[in-house]
Amino acid sequence: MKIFITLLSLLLAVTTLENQSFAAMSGMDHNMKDMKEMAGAKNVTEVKVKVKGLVCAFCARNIEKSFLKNPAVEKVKADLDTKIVTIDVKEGQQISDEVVKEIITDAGYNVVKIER
Ligand SMILES: [Cu+2]
Repeated sequence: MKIFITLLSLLLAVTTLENQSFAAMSGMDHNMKDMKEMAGAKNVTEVKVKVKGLVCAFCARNIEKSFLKNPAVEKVKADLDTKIVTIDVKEGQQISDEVVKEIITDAGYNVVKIER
């Protein structure tokens, strides 16, 4: 049991660290995306989902992991400040509102709004 708790707190620490560096990089990430769009490189579909219950770094990571299990998902980013999960769907692939809702609900959260 003690080992389990140690492992869990270690996991939480790693998750928090990952999320912080992720947040620091998001500005740069955004610029790179703009550059790609200007170059007309890749046509990825972006889905934005407002999520109820997304309150900490663990939630964000949990939701991101859930989406990455879907083969149509290229990239996913859960923003703690806005509570918005942005999903980049692979070129030529789709992810329906129903599937988005299912992923969020199965992870233990609720969809407020889906924007495409
Ligand atoms: Cu949380």
